[in-house]
Amino acid sequence: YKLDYPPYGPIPELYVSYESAQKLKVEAAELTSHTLTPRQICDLELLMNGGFYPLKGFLSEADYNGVVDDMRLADGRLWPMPITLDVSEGFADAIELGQDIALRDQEGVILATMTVTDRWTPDKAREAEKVFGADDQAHPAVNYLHHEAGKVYLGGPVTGIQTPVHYDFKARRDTPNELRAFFRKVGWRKIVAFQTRNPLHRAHQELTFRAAKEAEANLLIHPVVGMTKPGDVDHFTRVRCYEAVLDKYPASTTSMSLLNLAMRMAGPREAVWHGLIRRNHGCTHIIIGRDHAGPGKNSQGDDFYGPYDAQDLFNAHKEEIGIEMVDFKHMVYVQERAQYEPADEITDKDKVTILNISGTELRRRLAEGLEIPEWFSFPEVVTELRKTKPPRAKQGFTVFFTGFSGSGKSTIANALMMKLMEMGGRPVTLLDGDLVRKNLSSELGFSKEHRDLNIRRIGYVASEITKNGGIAICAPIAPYATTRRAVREDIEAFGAFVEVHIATTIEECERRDRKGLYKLARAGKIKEFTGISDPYDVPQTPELRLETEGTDVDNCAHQVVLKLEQMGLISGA
Ligand code: PPS
Repeated sequence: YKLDYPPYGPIPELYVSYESAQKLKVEAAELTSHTLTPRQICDLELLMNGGFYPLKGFLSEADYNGVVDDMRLADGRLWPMPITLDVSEGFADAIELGQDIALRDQEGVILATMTVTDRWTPDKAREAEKVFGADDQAHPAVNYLHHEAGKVYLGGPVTGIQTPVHYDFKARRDTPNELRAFFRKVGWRKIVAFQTRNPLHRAHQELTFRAAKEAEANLLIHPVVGMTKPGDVDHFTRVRCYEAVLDKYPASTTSMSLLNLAMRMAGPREAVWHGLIRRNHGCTHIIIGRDHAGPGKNSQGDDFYGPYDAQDLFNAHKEEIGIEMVDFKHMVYVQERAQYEPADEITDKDKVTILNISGTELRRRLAEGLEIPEWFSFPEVVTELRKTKPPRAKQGFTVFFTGFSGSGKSTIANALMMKLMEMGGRPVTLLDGDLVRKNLSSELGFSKEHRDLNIRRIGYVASEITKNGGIAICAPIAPYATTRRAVREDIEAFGAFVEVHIATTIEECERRDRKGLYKLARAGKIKEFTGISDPYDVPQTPELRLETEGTDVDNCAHQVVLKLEQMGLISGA
């Protein structure tokens, strides 16, 4: 099949006709099912709609080996990225070669069937070395390969039944054929694609517009909304930002479409892949910049790829990719002339002031609520970013007290809650040990397994509160360090986690024995009692350690408030 040069003519899809799909769907209900992971759903969508043309399904073993070794399918065609269906050993063992399986989304909807022609256990270290350049888990895709992907790969042709369902930004998503049809309809013959996973600021708007102008082409902003680098700005926020930027281009020169790609951050190979995907979407040019799709630093603190490796590899395969590369001009702001200019075209560098704000500096300013100047970004973009990333003093957070029974956790937690409510601004929820045991964990006892379950439930509720901008105060015993660490990780995805160790000694708790439990524990009437007949891992590096003996409750709670102020979580009283 010789592909018509973009954007003319349709690209082959893997979908069957509507009638056949209805029939196939009923038959497929009987088949062994594989529930696709979020990444596999992204891959399947682009396989089915022609975005990954010439692939006809998940790679066979021969294709996989060719792709890993020298970026070629078994028939010699260029393809840089292994698109594999990874499954568990148990699932793979139960499959016979030649068998059809149903591919379902996470809700159980059958999206496609696949005839399993190949099954093999890949050498993941080799795949990492060859495809990503190093078997180093600091690389997000290598980390995924070793820790998330199943042990066995299945390969075979895919028959598409229906597209994966999206409820967000439906009107902004286009298949390759929809984009091709659009370009034909509006008469665009040359189209420069801009691949992005970040919000666009003024420099991006300038460079993309210039790139299109220089190529005498129209511009397609083609952001990835499938999976990007962990820690990126979420796609909901980004799309709102892109929509604002879209208004800044002269009318009818520029369009935007969302691409449900799962990126691998594979630098040079990723650039070639992005080129093929854009060709399939009917584009004639793609902007490739310095460190395109770079994964950040490796475990030695060095870059994975050279800054121009992506451009070099792209250039070496330009003919086969079938679209042209447009160099990404590094744009800087020249204060005296109040405009952006390509850095390499400024001849009077020593006479002018060049301004720049790095990504790190931008994140710092957002976190601290500091000014982001108009020369750097558009006010609408900054407003959107601030909504998603409010300054720390407006974000949610969790205060997690831990200590022995009777150490004073509940009393101090209550006092803290009153002080925070007096200040106002954010809703406060107290998840006290006893309260949780009554409402959330009433069926649980005090074995390690049950205590862990109890703490994970508290952590889950606290993370939801934190995510939604509230303050969660937790006050369980939480005796196990590993469980506390797991809860910290859950919460830190959304806001700060402030661990407070109430360091009252077991002797003092037993002396106070406010509930009479220590007496019962000593008498053996309560089993597995923390500190008496059950372990307690003392926190090694809590954000705060409180000695309660000789300090009153009010002062203890005040020390927590001071800590929160110091961490920037509440603005100065
Ligand atoms: S844990 O380990 O974090 O799940 O414990 P937690 O949910 O905080 O519950 C502790 C409260 O339950 C009472 N209690 C016991 N504590 C420790 N060990 C045993 N075996 C036990 N049996 C009952 C005790 O009153 C704890 O309340 P606090 O508020 O900590 O004094």
